[in-house]
Amino acid sequence: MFDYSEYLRNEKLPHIWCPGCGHGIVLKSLIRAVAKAGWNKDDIVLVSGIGCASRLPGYVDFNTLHTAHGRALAFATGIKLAKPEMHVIVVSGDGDSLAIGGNHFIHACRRNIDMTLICFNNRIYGMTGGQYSPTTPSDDKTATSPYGNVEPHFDVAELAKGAGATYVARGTSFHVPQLDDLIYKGLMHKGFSVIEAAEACFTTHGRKNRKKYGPSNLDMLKWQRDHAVPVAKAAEMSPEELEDKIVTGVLYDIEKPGLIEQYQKLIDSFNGGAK
Ligand SMILES: Cc1ncc(C[n+]2csc(CCOP(=O)(O)OP(=O)(O)O)c2C)c(N)n1
Ligand code: SF4
Repeated sequence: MFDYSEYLRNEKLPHIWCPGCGHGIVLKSLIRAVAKAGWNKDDIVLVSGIGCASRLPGYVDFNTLHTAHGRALAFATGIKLAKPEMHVIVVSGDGDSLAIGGNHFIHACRRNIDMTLICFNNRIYGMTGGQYSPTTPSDDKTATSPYGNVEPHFDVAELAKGAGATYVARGTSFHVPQLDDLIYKGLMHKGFSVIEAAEACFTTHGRKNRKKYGPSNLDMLKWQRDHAVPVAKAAEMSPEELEDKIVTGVLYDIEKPGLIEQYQKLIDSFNGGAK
């Protein structure tokens, strides 16, 4: 059996997450992916902003930083530029990475810096009581949309791809072996990788939308099971059929020089004498 204790700060447990929160499932996926990568814990930097998802680095025995809301990618960029030999991973909620941190998100994608972002997309601001986020589906009831959300939502993967990320994948907290694999591939990818982990917060989101997702957090997991569509199957479906579906798998994967390589080239040109 897999020994998680080697990767955890066991003295920090129990964690703060509600029973049934998807964040713990994704945490274990990340640990298994790191173990598969065979990386030394001291060579990993795990960075977060603020939110329930962002509490994660406190529990993991890597080099960890819990920064300001929305700013994890900015801190991570500085770390990677200063210490390119480190494996830099960012964990961030949908609110953290796409609302207050949206600007950092698109520029991290554009720069194609060699690091990995896992976006914990529970489609809500969990920590602050369930305000709608940029990924909350239209019509869902939230603390700030009691009659239903009238805003359209971001497609995290399309946004990442459009902004310049070179590996983009989406998994769910129901399809755990697939999520392990998607995170592992993201860690191995050279360039900026974005893995959207579709998951759920029953405490602030599900319980206001029982008609849609069912009466319990277990039903929210079953909702993911029933609405996930592998990318190959999605290619044969119409936009209408895909309306409320979660397309899963590796959605985009290309090679392109990133910011670290460009900087290195510039430094080398000076070291070589002529520019
Ligand atoms: C500058 C700043 N603005 C707002 C907040 C309040 N705040 C803390 S967590 C949070 C939302 C977190 O939502 P998300 O990132 O989706 O993570 P989750 O809690 O759902 O895991 C907000 C708005 C803050 N801490 N700092
Ligand atoms: S409030 Fe939601 S996101 Fe936060 S720990 Fe509870 S279930 Fe998870």
